[in-house]
Amino acid sequence: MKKLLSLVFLIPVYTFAQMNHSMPGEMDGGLKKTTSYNFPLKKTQLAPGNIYQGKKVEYDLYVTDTMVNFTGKRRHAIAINGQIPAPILEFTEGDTAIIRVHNMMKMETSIHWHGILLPNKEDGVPYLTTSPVEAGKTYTFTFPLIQSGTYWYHSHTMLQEQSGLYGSIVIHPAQPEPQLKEYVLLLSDWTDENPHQVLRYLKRGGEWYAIKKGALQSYGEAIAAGAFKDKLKQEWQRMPAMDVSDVYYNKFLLNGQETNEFKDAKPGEIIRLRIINGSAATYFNLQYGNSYMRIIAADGINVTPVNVNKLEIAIAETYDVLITVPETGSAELRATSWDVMGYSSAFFGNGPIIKAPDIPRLNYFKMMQQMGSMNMKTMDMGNMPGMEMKNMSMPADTIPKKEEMNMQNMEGMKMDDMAGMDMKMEIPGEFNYNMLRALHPTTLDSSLVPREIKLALTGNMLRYVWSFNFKTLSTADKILIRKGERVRFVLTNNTMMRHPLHLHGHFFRLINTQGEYSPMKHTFDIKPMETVTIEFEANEEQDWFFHCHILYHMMAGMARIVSYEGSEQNEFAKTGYKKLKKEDNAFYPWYDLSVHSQGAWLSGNISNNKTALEFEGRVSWKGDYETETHLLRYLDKKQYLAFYIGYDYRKNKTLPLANKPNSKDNRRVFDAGFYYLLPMLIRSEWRIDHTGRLRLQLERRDLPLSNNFFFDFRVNTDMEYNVAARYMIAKSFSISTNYDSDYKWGIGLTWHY
Ligand SMILES: [Cu+2]
Repeated sequence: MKKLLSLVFLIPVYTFAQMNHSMPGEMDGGLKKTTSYNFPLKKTQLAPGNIYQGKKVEYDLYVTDTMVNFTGKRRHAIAINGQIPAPILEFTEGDTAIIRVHNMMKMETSIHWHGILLPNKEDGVPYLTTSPVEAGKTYTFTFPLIQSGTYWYHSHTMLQEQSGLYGSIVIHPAQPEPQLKEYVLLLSDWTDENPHQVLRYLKRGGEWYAIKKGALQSYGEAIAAGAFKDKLKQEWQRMPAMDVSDVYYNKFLLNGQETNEFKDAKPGEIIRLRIINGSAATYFNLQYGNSYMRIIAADGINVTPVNVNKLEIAIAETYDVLITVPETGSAELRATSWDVMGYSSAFFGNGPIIKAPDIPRLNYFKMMQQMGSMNMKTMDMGNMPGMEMKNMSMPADTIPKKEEMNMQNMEGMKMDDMAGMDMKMEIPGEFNYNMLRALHPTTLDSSLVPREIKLALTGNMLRYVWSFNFKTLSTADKILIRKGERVRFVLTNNTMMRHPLHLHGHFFRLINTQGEYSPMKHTFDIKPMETVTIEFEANEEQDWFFHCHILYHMMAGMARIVSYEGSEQNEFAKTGYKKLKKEDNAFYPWYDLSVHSQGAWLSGNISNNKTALEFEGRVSWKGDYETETHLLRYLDKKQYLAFYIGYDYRKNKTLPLANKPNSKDNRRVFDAGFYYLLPMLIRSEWRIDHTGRLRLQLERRDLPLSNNFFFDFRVNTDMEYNVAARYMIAKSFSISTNYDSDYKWGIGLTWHY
């Protein structure tokens, strides 16, 4: 057994050492010395007018509408060269890429080269750096490849990425690496819904996704789980039910499929996986059935190898790992979505399967209780699962701590030393960022001028508005930096969700416990309550995007433009990025229509980030009707308080005061007032109409009693009240009942749009 163990541990170590033997300069010694730094950062190569050297590598990408069937239902998607994911683009460091993007669709598109260092105008963010690729047109991207590693590309136009516009990029190093068989694994998420409808549904705060996931955290379930107090506390703090993710996905895909078989992987062979998370909104946990995974690169850049048995990959990150194919049979590499609602698998080898472990379903009430034990005062939205508290803070430049006791300390050893080492080896654990150690010190030149920028990640879960420092992209100023500065972003996550943040055009140091060996990345995850510092040398020109890579968060405002002061401006900068900045402030409509035995109720809403037009209409089958229309504007950053003006039209026939003008049953009045959201998510409404009548109303909607059973109530100082209950049976529809003080009892159906 001991022998076997040592073998398992030895093989990858040996192979990786061997792999690096052909690196320039070294034949033996540690990996540190032998592995080439695959990150030259010679920005001069990007100087305008420079003639790109190396081989020209050309690709033609045809972007087309297509129909797919991932779930048994035919759905619209977008493909490149007829495939989802888009083709793998392969280059060698030093090549010049010439990529013609042919837009065969009727709408515009764009392609961003994620993690690639390139001239600003080739970055592919429409209306920021690059013109969109208009319908029917071709755009040619030309840029030199000054780095190697695993990267990817995707549309940066609206929600097209969710529809299939993503593909992998592999750049081989100029100094050839020994041949290990390698596989590119591109992860993604798929919904049968139109992505715009997904975003609209998130904006309206619909419950269906949580119901499907069992993540609603209703009062009934809370009582059953002994978490009633925690649920009360949560609602007292005006927090909605929390979840790790917003969207319910139908499928999770690996290279466009749920299951992939790689039968050409040989027994016992060490293979390299280039893993990319190209999801719109899903983190994945990776586990492998046969052995641990040995991380050799993160975000395209080689790191000190480290072994893990569970690798979480945030959206838009890439990791290169080595795994061992089993001696007999095949082994599963499983990518489980962060909400544990599904997974996709790759099988390596032939024959009986060694399965990857199952990840247990999330216990939302346990998460809620953990959250409740945290200090809520410091937070704006409360905190999410603190399931990984150990990694909560990453103070700048701290001394390496316990996580460092990993394979990286072995690297200088000779093979002979390894024989007796096996039992001292730690059992590989779950990945965390402190395990990432650069191959060389990454500290920045201390002569650079320091600049520190503090950003809080903020949001309003109830209205699905995401922001930095409570400002969405549409209302925020650019983040100004200057060339030659040592820029530090200090980010604090004050939301209850995790966010994968991506900076275009730069690699930054993700400051972790590895100190001067902090890794270089282009994307990093930040957990609730966590503060993370990144720093980079400002060595670019013009303007670059910085945003959350959860597609729906980006579209809801969590983005900034990082701008080099004094740098030449492009055509979009000259008009203030008008088009780009409009995106997060779009209007979204929704309504609920109840048709019951005694009457009908319509509640409609059209709103953007700060403004809403709300309509309420009720009609009884006896011919009574009442409407209220409000135009409101949110006033505070948390959006608890709104001012409104409105019009009230009531013309009842059968009610007691139906013939008395300016009564609660018969009136035409203009009114004005405030909404204020009280603890327990009760909406209070304080109003005065033009005749001087005052009214206070309290309302709570969608109080969850069980996983799909909801309760509403409303009461006001005119002694009117309404109580309602509904049982949700589909995303767009519920069986419902209500009792209204005027229109009495009824039962029927409610449609949700
Ligand atoms: Cu986000």
